[in-house]
Parts: sequence; C-alpha cells; structure tokens
Amino acid sequence: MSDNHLPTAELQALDAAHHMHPFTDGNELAKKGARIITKAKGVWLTDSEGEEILDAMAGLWCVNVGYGREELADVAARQMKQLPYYNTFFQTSHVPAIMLAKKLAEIAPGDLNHVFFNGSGSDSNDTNLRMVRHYWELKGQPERFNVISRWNGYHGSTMGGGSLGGMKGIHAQGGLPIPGIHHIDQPDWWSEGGDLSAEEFGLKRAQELEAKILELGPETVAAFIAEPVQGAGGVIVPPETYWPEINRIIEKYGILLIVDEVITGFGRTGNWFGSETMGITPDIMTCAKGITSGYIPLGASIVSDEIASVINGSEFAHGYTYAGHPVACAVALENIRLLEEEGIVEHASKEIAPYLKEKWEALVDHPMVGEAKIVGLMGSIALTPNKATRAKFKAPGGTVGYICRERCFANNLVMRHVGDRMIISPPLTITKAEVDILIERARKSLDEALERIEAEGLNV
Ligand code: PXG
Repeated sequence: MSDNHLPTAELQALDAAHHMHPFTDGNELAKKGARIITKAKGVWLTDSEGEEILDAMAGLWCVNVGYGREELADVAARQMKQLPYYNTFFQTSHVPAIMLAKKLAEIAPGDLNHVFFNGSGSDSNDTNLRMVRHYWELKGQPERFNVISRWNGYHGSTMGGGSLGGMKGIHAQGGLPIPGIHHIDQPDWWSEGGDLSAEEFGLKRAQELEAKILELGPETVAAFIAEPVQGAGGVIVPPETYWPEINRIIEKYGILLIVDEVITGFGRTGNWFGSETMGITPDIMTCAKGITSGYIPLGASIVSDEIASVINGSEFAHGYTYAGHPVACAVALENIRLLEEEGIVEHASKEIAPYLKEKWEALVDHPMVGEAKIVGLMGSIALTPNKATRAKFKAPGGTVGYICRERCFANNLVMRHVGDRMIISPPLTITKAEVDILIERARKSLDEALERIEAEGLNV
C-alpha cells in the first residue's frame, strides 16, 4: 500500500527478532535477512528495494487472477461495512455464504452440490477426515476408519492435514501421522520408475492402492485422498494409466474419494478443476487458495449429494469460527465472477497453456534438465547430472535445486525448488510476453546454476 516504510535492513532485523516463519530455518533466515515484498500488480512483485520480480508461483499457487484486482478489494470493503462477521453455527446463515455455496455447487463437477466452509486447505482436510469417518459411522460401518493417502502428497500441516500428507519432514515432528492414516507410493516415474515405462509404472503405483486396501481389509477403509497432480511434492504429473486404474479400484471397493483441489482448483490445470483434467469423480473436493485467488483466506469441502444427505441427518460436531466468513465468501464470489466473465480460465487454457508448454518443454535441451512436465499452468523440470539414466546428484537432494532457486531469485524470478525439481505455477493472467520473460530468466538462472555447480564439483 505505502512505499513509505522502514529501510530494508531495519525491517529484516525486526522480522528476525519477532516473526517466526513457516517451514523456515529461523536462524539461517536471520543471518541472511528475508526478501520483503511490498506491493504487487499482475504477475509482478515489488520488493522493499524497489526490485520488480516476476512471480511464477502466483504467491503460493494461489493468486490465479493476478495481483492488484481492485474489484476484490472493493467487494471486501463493501462487505466489511455491511456485515463484517457473522457465524454460520446455531441455525444462522448469511447472504455471502449462501450465494457462494450455490455458486460452488454450480461449478463443481458431478453431484458435488453441498459446501462445508473452512478457513484454509489444511483445516478443510481435517474437516474431510472427520467427515468421512463420521459418514461411515452414520452408515453403521464405524470400522471404516482407515484413510489411504500417498507419500510425497501434500494436504496441509495441521494434525489431520499433515498426517494425510506424505511429507516425512512433517511426520518427523510432533507425533504424526495420527492413527488410521496409511500411505502408498506416489506415481513419480522420473524418480522412482526404474526400468518400467511410464505407463507400466503408473499402473503399478495405482495398484498399490488395491494392495493396501486388501492389506487393511476392505471393510476398514473409509477413503482415499489425493491431489489430481501433486503440487508441493514437485508438480508430479501422473502417467496416463494412473487415474483410470485408481478409478477402477475406488469403485470396486466402494470407498470414498477425496480429491484435494487446493492447488488444482479454479483453473490451474486448464479446466475449472483438476478432477476434470484427470477424469476423476470426487466424493469430496478440498478447495482453498484459488477460491479467493489468495486475497483472503478461505477453504471449502465440497461434498456429494450422498454424503451431505447422510451428514445432514444429525449434528456433525465440527466447525470453525471463521467458517464461511462473509468477507471471504464475498471475495470468492467476485473472484469467480472475474474468472468466468473475463474468460480467465479459458484464456489461460486455450491461449497461454499451449504457448507456455512449448517453451517449458523446450527447456529439456538444457544440459541439466531431464524431464519437463506441464499441465495447464503448473509445470516442473527435473534437474539431473545424467538425463539418460535419470541420475540423482551426488550432493544431498535439494542442494542443486536450492542453488538454482537462488539464481532465479537473483534474476528476479520466483521459481521454487522441491528437492532437485524446479516448479512454476504463475497467475492465470500471465501474458505471452511475460511467459517469454519467465523462460528467459529461467534459462539464465539454469545456466548460472550449472556454472556454479560445475565450479563446485556438484555436477555428478
Ligand atoms: N492441500 C494441498 C494440495 C495444498 O497444496 C494444502 C492442502 C494446505 O492448505 P493451507 O491453506 O492450509 O496451506 C495445500 C497448501 C509449497 C506449499 O511449498 C504448498 C502449500 C502450502 C504451503 C507451501 O509448495 N499448499
């Protein structure tokens, strides 16, 4: 808002003194000083030094309509003046929650017609976990307690979300996973596919679901949860054989499918939802991030007619103070209006995605880039010292990715690393000219990273 702030060094010192950052080594950051973002417009961030940075991550995969949309600010201000807060507990409701629930029911696929609002993706998945278990209790099958998810999936960092996720670093802290959560391997052909073709591997990894169901006992399994395309895990696009086989297994054993659309929802993969792109039929869909383009926190569990009819039959002892917050719902409605009326989802999928795909996939000609994957506007490249063997670097996983990310940052491009994969997920409003800048900066950063790792002998 204001350019009139303390000097960067002072802000960094205050940040280090008082601000604890998520997923960050605080002492390391304190030594280095955080990069401080002060404003943003479109796909461009400005930092406290006045540098302009191309945000190829849309914040944290969320700013789908781009930064600086005044319509969203205006609607928030209007709603705050009219009704800044009211709850949806104890038989009350309000207009923004009602209208957003109706809208979500309209745009969500299949018979997902009912919305339980939450505050974020993590707590939406906690809701989902409790809801599927309670659903089976109400159906007279309380022994259906187990939920299956995947290693290297990400479903948040609350006790439930962190347990459902398959991030070993999260599980290592604080006694996770909680009981009744079981993980199967991910469909990451590049890292784990060995000598199998991608198709064979996709099938094999999907069949792990069946093996796990049989191991646990089919009558004890409540649900399977997965992202259509793993995001935080490194933009892992599953082989084409994967989801059809998962569909077959879900149907065969009659378990519920929770599709975590926190990243893939609201246009990210070329359709409104990743479930459409991947051909899957969720019983529950987890939404957050792009639902408001990140302008204000909101999460939603969008559930099927069948689940709602069972859950609504008695009191579900669950809910958050800010569930369906009127300001967040009003912003979400306006955000969806922009996505629809300005044809942002369609433009991104028809105009930008093919253009970006061509340029992104061409990065495989870089000596350090193995595979390049992209679906809609989420993409990844795998860094490797040997493309033919899909080798990993001898340096600990993530060392080379981190160097590459640092080069990107120095070149005013936000491109993240997950281990030794580099990932992008730009605002859906990115233009072709901005795609060109993204790719040019990515190449330059890759070249500089390669130079550095060669100098340090890390390129093996
Ligand atoms: N599900 C998925 C698929 C997500 O990507 C969550 C749930 C949790 O949402 P909240 O709103 O509680 O954060 C996420 C969030 C990363 C990164 O490093 C990814 C997320 C969050 C923070 C960092 O890529 N995804």
